[in-house]
Amino acid sequence: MKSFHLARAAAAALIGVVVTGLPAHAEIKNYEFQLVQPTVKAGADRIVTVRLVDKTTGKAVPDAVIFSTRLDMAPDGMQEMATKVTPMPGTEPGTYRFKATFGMAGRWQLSLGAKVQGETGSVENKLVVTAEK
Ligand SMILES: [Cu+2]
Repeated sequence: MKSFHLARAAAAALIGVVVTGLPAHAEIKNYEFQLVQPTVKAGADRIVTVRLVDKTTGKAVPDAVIFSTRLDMAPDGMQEMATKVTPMPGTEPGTYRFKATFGMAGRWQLSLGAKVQGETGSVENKLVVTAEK
């Protein structure tokens, strides 16, 4: 019955390969941008810092390529009130900074699209930043 046992072992090994062959890395939906600080002071040249987090590990994810940004007042019903967003160098790995002018106090929506190294698809998040007077 040795061959039977060998066959079973081979089958088990195959199943093992199939199971561990599933992507071990996080899926794109497990990544999320989070605001480091939810408020800014209304005015020119404010800095907004976000962190890209792998929700399965809680770790910050460096070297993402941010391909789209938009900042507008959609949360306060003014989606046509958009402001320019300028990417700035991050201060630590996994954080991403943007400079923008918040011309009015209220809620602003920061829409981000990004590619993560080694992952297919893209991270699309909308974050609400409150500009205070
Ligand atoms: Cu406005």
